[in-house]
This record gives sequence, C-alpha cells and structure tokens, in this order.
Amino acid sequence: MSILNTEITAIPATDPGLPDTEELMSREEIEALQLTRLQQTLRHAYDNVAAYRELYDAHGVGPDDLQTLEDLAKFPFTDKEFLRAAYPFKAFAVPMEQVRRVHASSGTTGRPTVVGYTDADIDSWATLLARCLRYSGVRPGDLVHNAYGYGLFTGGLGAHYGIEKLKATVIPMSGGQSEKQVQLIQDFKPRVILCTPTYLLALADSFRAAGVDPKDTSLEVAVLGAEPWTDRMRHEIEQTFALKACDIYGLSEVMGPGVAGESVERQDGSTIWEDHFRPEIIDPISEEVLRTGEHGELVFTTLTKQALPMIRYRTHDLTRLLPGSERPGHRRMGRITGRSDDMIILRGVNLFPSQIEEIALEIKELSPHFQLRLARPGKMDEMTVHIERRAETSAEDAETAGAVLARQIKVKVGSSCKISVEEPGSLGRSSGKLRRIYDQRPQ
Ligand code: DLL
Repeated sequence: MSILNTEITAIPATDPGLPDTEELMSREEIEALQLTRLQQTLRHAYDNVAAYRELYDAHGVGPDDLQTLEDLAKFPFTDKEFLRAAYPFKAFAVPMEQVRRVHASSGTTGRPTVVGYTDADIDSWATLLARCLRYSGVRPGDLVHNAYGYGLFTGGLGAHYGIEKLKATVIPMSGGQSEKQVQLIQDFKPRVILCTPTYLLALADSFRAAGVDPKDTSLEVAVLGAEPWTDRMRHEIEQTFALKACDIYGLSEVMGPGVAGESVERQDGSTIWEDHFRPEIIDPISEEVLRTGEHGELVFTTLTKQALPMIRYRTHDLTRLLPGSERPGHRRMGRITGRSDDMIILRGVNLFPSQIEEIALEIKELSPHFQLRLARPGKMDEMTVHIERRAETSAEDAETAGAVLARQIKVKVGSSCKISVEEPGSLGRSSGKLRRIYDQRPQ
C-alpha cells in the first residue's frame, strides 16, 4: 500500500499559535507539492479501491497519466453516488483495522454516505482545523464553546480535535438545548464560539429571552459554517454580538470542517488549504474546467487522505476561486452562493435562498429568519417568503417592509413572490444546518 500523509507527520511540532511550514509556502512550492501528492493519491486509490480501478479502466486512464496538474482533467468525476454504491466501507483504501473513525452524512434521502479516517487522517484534520481557528483569531489558551453537533456529523468532533490541537480549551457542548448554552456561556465566559450562523442568531434570541443583551457576553470570535451565509448575515451577527465572525468551510466526503478557513484580519473569503486539497471549478452542465474567478461548481481532490481518497469529487457547491491573499500560496473561495440541488426554479427564473437573505437583510424592519415555501395552487408555481419582523418593528411597519421586499425581489431576482410577515420567534429555529426551502409543489 502506498503511504500518503508521510509529510504531515514530518511537520515539526512548532508552536500551535504560529503558522506552519506548508501554510506559508509560495504558490510554486504548493503546486510542486500538489503534483507529488496527486500522483501518490491516484496510485493509492487505483491500487487499493476496486471502484476507482474500475472507473479508470473504463475511461482508459491510469495513475501514470498524470504528469502535470492540468492532467487531472483527464480523470472522471466522482460524486455522492460513487460513495453510495460503495456503501458502507468499499471506498476505503486501507484495511478496516487501520480505520480509526467513521462519520456519515445524514442525507435526506437514501443511504447515508460513510467516510473514514486513519490515525494520520485524524491528525491532519486536527492540524488543519487548528490552522483555521488560529487564522480566524483563536489563540492557544482560549476557551472555545463548540456548539457544532457531535455524533456522525463531522462538525462537532472535527472541531473538537482542532481546538485541542491548538492547545485551546474545548467546551464540548454540541447543538441544541439553547437555554443551557446561554447559561454555560454566561458562567464559563468563553472567548470563542463555533456553530452554524443561523444557530448563533437563534442563540441571540435565547440570550434576550434570558434578559441578556448578546453584546454583553464574553464572546469575541465566532467561527461559523456548515451552511451558506452572506456578508450581510456576517454583519448582522457581528452587530448583534459585538464580535468578529469568520467562515469555515468543509464537507464530510472531503474531510469535514477545515477544508478552508477565513483570515480574521481580512475577512475576504475562506482560504482553501491547498497543501491537502486541489480545488477546481467546473461548469456544472458541460463539466469543463473554468478559470480562477469564474463561477461554477466546486470540485475537490484530496491530496493526503489515506482511508478515503476522493478524486475530482463534485460538491454541488456553487462559488468561484480567488487568488490567495493573506496566504499567497493557497487560493481562496468566494461565498457559496448556493448548491446546485438547492436552486429554486420559479417560473423559469433560477434563484437561491442566499439572494433572498441578501435582499431581506437590507430592510431594517425585517429579521434574518425566513423560509421559502413553494406551491402550485393552479397551473403556476408560487413562492411565498415567510419572514419574521424584528421585535422592535410594529406589525404595520413590517407589512410595508414586506411590500418593499417583494418589489426588491422582483427587481433584483426577476421573480414575483408573496410575502407573509410573521411574528418574531414564530418560525422554526435549527440547532445545526437550517432548512430554508419547503417545496410543496406536486412532483
Ligand atoms: O457541514 C462540515 C462542516 C462542519 C463545515 C462545520 C463547517 C463547519 P457536511 O454535513 O458534509 O459537512 O455538509 C457539507 O455544507 O457541501 C456545503 O453545501 C455546506 N457548507 C459547509 N460549510 C459551508 C460554508 C459539513 N462555510 C456541505 N458556507 C457543503 C456555505 C457550507 N456552505
């Protein structure tokens, strides 16, 4: 078996509060490293996973066909179906006794996708998570309230190991029990919180219900991800809590949280850790590889994973690549504007919940709590935006604001929709990923 990950264990155990060697590499160094690691990964996958061997043999390609980074385009894509067909463990490239942990994505339909990690995989995941946290302003010694869900979801345990690796102190709270969260945050006084952006807003409500202004908590840094959020939502969260909010991105199939993280100094999009992942952006229809800066679907190839190498994995996340900034060797990603499977097609117009979020948050009478309900009462599809008014806004003013929202959606997105202004706190909250779309149209 080819052994990946050797370089990772060779990283000197430097001060966890300082950038590591690979983080600081130049673009040339990163690309040289990527080429070697890609060749190793392809060989490892081909030799040890029957599904890869069959896929590549059918396409007439093999590990030796990759001589340059551009040669990656010769290889076929993989997706959730590739993993589902290998359910539960057939995509693993190491013997089961070397798999130290599994996680699984819930998946709304069908079988979950199962992912696995060797000892070295867990170690590099923790290293990358620690890197993200430090980059987002967390320091060794900080008290970190981890409200990502523990369990099969990668958020809780993924972040947990990273917090420990950074030599910070973890409060393994998990999601839910908002009153308890509020109490522990007041009693323990963590400087940092990790959770989904919408859950942090739900916690703001719980603080207010407990008679505490969220601005008065000990929280100074929030590292938020696992669901799409906009810069307006960042602004809303930062104002509500008087803290700095940074993005963290990842997906189970590729590792979990920590594939990319955001610099607290710049807050200019998440930096993809390209020593471990080679990103591509493709046109989701033609599957053609697009250039840096062009919008399309994000595709990842893992470069160091032993248990579950993923090659050209289609994430369905829509975004673009941007040049590196704070870490020039590693490119950044723009905000995820949506997932190709979350796109609403309303009477021929494509729209994403993030567009509605962006527009709604410009209207001060309306809150960031909304749901999109789709129905087909007659021949035509209809969308109703159910949105809570802000507590300090009167019902009458909120109705006027609702009409403004409908007009803005028409102008900016091109769709007519109905608005239903709801009472504060009446729409459901989620302790993890929030569901925004409720599609009641007949299939
Ligand atoms: O959500 C891993 C994670 C946990 C990331 C905690 C960040 C923090 P999955 O459950 O496999 O893994 O879901 C992955 O969530 O393909 C995106 O659609 C979405 N997603 C994750 N992070 C972000 C983000 C975790 N920062 C899917 N912005 C991904 C937008 C995100 N979408």
